Amino acid sequence: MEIRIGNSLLVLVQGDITQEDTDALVNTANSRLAGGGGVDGAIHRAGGPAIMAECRKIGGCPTGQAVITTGGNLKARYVIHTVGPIYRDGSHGEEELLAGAYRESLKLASARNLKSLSFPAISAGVYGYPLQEAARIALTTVIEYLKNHQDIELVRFVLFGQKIFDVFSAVLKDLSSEIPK
Ligand code: AR6
Repeated sequence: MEIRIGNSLLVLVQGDITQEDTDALVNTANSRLAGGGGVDGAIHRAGGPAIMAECRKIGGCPTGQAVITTGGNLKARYVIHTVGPIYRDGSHGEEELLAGAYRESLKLASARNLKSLSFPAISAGVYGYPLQEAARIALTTVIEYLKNHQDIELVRFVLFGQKIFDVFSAVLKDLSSEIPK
């Protein structure tokens, strides 16, 4: 599924983010940038040790913020590491922190003149964010950014498995009826 927002294309696909050939992949890191499971494990495995070497130099990243490293052996030139919130009960600033993770990743891409990037569903795995809510926050934040910034031409959400792809697709369908053509 895809929609156009001004000059930009927003695309949802089902797949493995490490195979993307956009300018940057977004990694669901932890605040120590220490590596882990899920997307984080897959990106470091596929990208090789150059990514972790840069993460060590950077040292860490607060929740809701983002940092950038090389893409190592990946097809993507860069990895943007962002830290989503660990979901507790929704009353600990989770929504704003999750929106921040998307927004700060996009800002970093703009600052580096990148034209395309690929996101996973941040916080929707190990960090336990309810899927429907995670999808709504992800999509509204990216749509809002693309409405106000012409520089990024392509944002791909690369969703792992049919269920999460279906949830994101349904949420995007609802939201896209509100986007002016
Ligand atoms: N490509 C695309 N999506 C994937 C892939 C993949 N290769 N692998 C998993 N997913 P998660 P989080 C999906 O757990 O919740 C790590 O240990 C997955 O099914 O990667 O933000 C870090 O070090 C889910 O829908 O990220 C942190 O400690 C989504 O990507 C912590 O996990 C996000 O799942 C971050 O947890």
